[in-house]
Amino acid sequence: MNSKHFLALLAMLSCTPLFADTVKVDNAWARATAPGEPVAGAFMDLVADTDLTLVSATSTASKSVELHTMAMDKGVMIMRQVKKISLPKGKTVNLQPGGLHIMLIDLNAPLQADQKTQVTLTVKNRKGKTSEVVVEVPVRAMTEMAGHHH
Ligand SMILES: [Cu+2]
Repeated sequence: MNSKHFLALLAMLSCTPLFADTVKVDNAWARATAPGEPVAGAFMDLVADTDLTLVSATSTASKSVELHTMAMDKGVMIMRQVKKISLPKGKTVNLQPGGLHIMLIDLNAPLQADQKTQVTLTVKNRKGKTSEVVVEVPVRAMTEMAGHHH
């Protein structure tokens, strides 16, 4: 390889991002469940380093995972599934009780306080490239039970 080719190769490599699109995750937690309860909410604060969209998630704790939002409808809190959650660059997106959240569905076992579970987020960048973000999620008991309507 002559030096001209080598420089061309270097230029090509430097156009490729060296790091995957990343999301900083803070305050992750999931709600402890009683035996027999099939679902649990998981919550966290997300800050993306570039414009990303959260498109799906999986968990070691449950058979499936959905993205949900909560809203008041005629005085009742209802949950609705959403296809995606936008994560604009540098902006904190709060997944929290009463708002956007991650729903673990068909739990393999009840989530017990002080355990940890794992949620893997799939995010897509503006070019449509997906990457995965693995999040350690501590389980916490919730003193006040929020109504859960599915
Ligand atoms: Cu939900």
